[in-house]
Amino acid sequence: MVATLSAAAVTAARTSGLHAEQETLPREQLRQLQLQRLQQTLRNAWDHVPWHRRRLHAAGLDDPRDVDSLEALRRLPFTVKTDLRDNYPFGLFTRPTQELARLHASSGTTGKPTVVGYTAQDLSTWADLVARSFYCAGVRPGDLVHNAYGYGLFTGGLGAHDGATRLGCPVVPISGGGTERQVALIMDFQPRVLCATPSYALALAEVAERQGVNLRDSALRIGMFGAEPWSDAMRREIEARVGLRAVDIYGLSEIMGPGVACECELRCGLHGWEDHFLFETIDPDTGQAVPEGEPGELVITTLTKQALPMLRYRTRDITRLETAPCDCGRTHLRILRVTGRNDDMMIVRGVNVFPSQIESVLVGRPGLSPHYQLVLDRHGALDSVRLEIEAQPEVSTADYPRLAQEAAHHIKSLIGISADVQVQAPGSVPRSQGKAVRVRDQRPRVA
Ligand code: DLL
Repeated sequence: MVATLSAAAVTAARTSGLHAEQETLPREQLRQLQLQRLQQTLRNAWDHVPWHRRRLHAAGLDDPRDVDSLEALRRLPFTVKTDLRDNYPFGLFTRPTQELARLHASSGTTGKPTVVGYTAQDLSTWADLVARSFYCAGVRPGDLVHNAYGYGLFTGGLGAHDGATRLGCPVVPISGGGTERQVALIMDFQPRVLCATPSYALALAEVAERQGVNLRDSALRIGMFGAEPWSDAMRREIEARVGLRAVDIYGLSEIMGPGVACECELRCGLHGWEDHFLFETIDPDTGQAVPEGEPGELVITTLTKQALPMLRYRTRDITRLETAPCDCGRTHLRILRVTGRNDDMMIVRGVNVFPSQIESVLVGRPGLSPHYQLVLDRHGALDSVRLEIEAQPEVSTADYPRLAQEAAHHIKSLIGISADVQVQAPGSVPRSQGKAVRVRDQRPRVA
């Protein structure tokens, strides 16, 4: 657990959730609601998407009603990102585009983008869930929101915008980039809430410091940070430099966008909104369920999405689920911090490593800055990893080799891999305007 709140604050959180009734439903009732909504979702997919019907049929279903318990969900096939690409652009939509209200897309690193669609009702549900997430994190109607998530096809900008508006918060729709101007506007407008990727929040702090501005003197009190993996060490760093409470918000475009899950004021896991989604964790190699509390790949089924229902979508995100009640009074399960994506997992001489593990070992260490990249390379048959990390501005270059040696020692003893660490001058690692690029893979491509 990251922080404890006063008894009064906990009582307030317990009694005044934005959707208090839905957020505190006894788990048995929640499960009944999930089953009913799962059946509607299956009917929607079966009736309107031939691809889903074919696959459900192949899995032995003669009718969506055959799924008569939540356990029966496990009979259904998984959906993966390439299924969306293979049905590009609209093959998995239940409606013609004339009946939709908006499209978003994520670029991805290879090939076609992944396109997602929303009905007006879907957009309204999404705004509700982001509003619920913001409220759960401590944002209140009337709070001015500086929204530095990118506007456009990325779901971060408009998703956070609509949710903040739904909660009754005025929004500064600044989007990403133009960091100097963002700092000036934060000091002039005095927003209480900052929405950004954690790496961009740090970039803002850094530019502010260079301009002689201390963001701790601003009105910022709550940061709604997500869209990329980040460590608790990074959280402490941002909180110290920006002077706010950093809250973790999770989501993905295939499922909706931001607001699938969010930390409450107690920050001991992200409440996954179970009246709208079904969460499972599986062993990524076998596809079998892992026991609660054990790490596994997060799999999500949507329960209320109209335009693009998703059945057992494999997120590639590695996390753990906890259904034990939270002290805030919400009954919805908690998704523990997403430590990384399967895709970002590096296997260095047989050891599985996520960039966030390296981040948590190094960020906050004296002399080192939180700006880093990992470079994967191959020498002969062996993969190697190089860590490029910046020194703090006040550190003399004469100290770089010693810092590098110490960092390599910590990585070896705490994570078990040998990394070639290069401590570099401030400003040498590219800054993000959105999602940070943590890994540069320079290994030769296998044809
Ligand atoms: O990143 C949606 C979002 C916007 C979430 C703003 C939160 C805030 P995509 O671009 O589709 O959607 O990327 C989704 O980003 O599968 C995770 O790997 C990663 N991710 C998102 N939130 C978190 C988080 C948006 N809080 C992918 N912690 C997901 C760790 C996160 N990873």
